Amino acid sequence: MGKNEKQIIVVGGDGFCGWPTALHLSKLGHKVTIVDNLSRRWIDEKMGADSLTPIATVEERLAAWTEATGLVIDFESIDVAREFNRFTALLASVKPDAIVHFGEQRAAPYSMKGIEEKRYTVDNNISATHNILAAVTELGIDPHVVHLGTMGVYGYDDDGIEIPEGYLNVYIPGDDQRIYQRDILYPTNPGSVYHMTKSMDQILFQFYAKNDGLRITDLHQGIVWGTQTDETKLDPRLVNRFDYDGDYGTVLNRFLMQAVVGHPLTVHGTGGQTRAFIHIKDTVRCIALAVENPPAPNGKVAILNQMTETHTVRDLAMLVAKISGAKIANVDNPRNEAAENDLRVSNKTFLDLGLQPTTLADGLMEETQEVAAKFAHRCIHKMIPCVSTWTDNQRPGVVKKAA
Ligand code: NAD
Ligand code: USQ
Repeated sequence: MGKNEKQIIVVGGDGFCGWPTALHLSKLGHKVTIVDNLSRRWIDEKMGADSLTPIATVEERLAAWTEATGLVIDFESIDVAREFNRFTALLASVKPDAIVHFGEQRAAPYSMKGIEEKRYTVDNNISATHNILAAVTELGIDPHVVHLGTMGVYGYDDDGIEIPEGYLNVYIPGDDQRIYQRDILYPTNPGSVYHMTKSMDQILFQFYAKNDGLRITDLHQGIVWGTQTDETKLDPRLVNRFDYDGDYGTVLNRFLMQAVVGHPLTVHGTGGQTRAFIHIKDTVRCIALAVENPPAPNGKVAILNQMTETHTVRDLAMLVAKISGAKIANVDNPRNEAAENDLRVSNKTFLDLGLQPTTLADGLMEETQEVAAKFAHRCIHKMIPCVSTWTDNQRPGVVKKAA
């Protein structure tokens, strides 16, 4: 390996963000080991859902990567939430320079589906994150831990105050009439059990950075859209997953799929929800930039906002309707969220590091034609509706209780 090349473990490297990231880091010359328990594939099987794109098995994916590039990515089937000793043994043998952590249950609707899914999401996500931090500390090694967090930890009830990168300078009047300055974590206000686990992850990071001097970057990412990256396009067996079902499909990819299968675009409520977005090509670039720029071991977690644009759900639906002729349906919102909100986010660090965003205007047509339309015949129509509700009151047919 060359001077700037690193040993990198990608936890969750078989998933939607993790797979193209593993390929991108490998292409950049790093030695990549994917750790994944394939839980995302099992959850699809359990739900009767599937990726719109036909994703190959892990073995086929890795063989295709070597055929296409001559590069080798290793794979270890480990559940990081439950198999602490196996994960620790892997760290001891690989001695990674960086661990990129995608290995969590990431769908808000799935985390609100029922008590089994709520408990699974908390047990899996908190144990996975804590086991990674504890294993690193136990071995006394010093990899840079890069975690995929989410913009949604902050909630969406704000009135448009710019969300800073992690920290808020506050001035507190003391009893002695002096003003005390503190740099605190920006307050969280999660909107689902899933988002709550990401808020809790932040406290785990804060503790291990302070107590054990771990170097940690927490990337607060917006909603990822798009499917393919330069690397996943190299061979059909490398294609990335495209989730569109009511639990795992994210809003813009769902609208693109709905447009090509002739389903009305399912706008929740008025569609006045403003959210942050990023294309999958920019996700992989941001992670490479984060890996190349570890924070100093100064006891403080580096928190970066990983997003490039904000849009309302209503505007996205109108844009997709304009390019496809699809109809828009305003459906009852199954979530407990503000009907309308403003959102302003600072993404200064990645722009300063040289990120050149892929905008909706650049990528939307390609995504519609080369992915959604191409694989529309694989759509399982009964998986389109969002049926997971935030409260019992919102279940169809339930007589609403008084608030
Ligand atoms: P995904 O579900 O496609 O991928 C997650 C991967 O982690 C899966 O392959 C799964 O099998 C694996 N995994 C889960 N628990 C594990 C465990 N205990 N041990 C080993 N592997 C485990 O999700 P994604 O969309 O790729 O998201 C990756 C990360 O990025 C998540 O943490 C998510 O919170 C964050 N994120 C995603 C988005 C988005 O729009 N997709 C946006 C912001 C943040
Ligand atoms: N929505 C619709 N119609 C749909 C689906 C969703 O109007 O058919 C609305 C939702 O009500 C919500 C918004 O679109 O207001 C976004 O929903 P989403 O499912 O696209 O995104 P979200 O649940 O927030 O979660 C996704 C990822 C998660 C990540 C998060 C980033 O699944 O892993 O953390 O985006 S963020 O939103 O910035 O927190």
